[in-house]
Amino acid sequence: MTYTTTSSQTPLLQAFQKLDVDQQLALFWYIYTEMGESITPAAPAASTVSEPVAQSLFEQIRPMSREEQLQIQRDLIARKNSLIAREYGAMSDTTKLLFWYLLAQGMSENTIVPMPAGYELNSEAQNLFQQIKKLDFSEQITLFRDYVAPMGVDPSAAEHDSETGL
Ligand code: 45D
Repeated sequence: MTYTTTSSQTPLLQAFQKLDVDQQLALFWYIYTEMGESITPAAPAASTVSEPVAQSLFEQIRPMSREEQLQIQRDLIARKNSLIAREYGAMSDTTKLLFWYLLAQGMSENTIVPMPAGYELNSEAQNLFQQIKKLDFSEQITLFRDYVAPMGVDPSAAEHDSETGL
């Protein structure tokens, strides 16, 4: 899988990925609430985004219990092997971003497990949030694409996993 990161954002990306998984989810949620309105689901013509592909993975997660919905999101970030993780890993990077966007919308609509009331970012995550807010929109998109790209499991690179049999 190839994706480009501009050097100015690499430290930010790495700091994001080093937060514990729940803090990553919480930070990503706050980012969504901050930028939600500026995201236009209309895809640029040259984009590799596939709405039906993102939608189809989302539709597998929507009917699950709240615990399962949360676990899947945690496992994607932790790159744990599963069928969902492999389907995720087979999507284009922009489709992955759209998939997360659908999850966040689902949280707003209460079809996906919402953030617990009063859940707080730790100081490191707060600090990253402030830095991310200062980036311009296109830098943010690049950062988030690079953030969601390596999640899940790339099915074309994964070796047989004796733990899961996948
Ligand atoms: O109980 O080119 C915690 C497209 C604590 C179009 C929790 C685009 C414990 C094409 C873990 C916190 C639109 C795709 C619970 C471009 C606890 C195109 C739960 C742009 C319940 C560029 C936390 C797309 C949870 C963009 C569940 C910019 C947190 C998309 C979940 C941006 C957080 C998408 C989620 C963003 C965050 C999505 C789902 C920023 C999603 C963020």
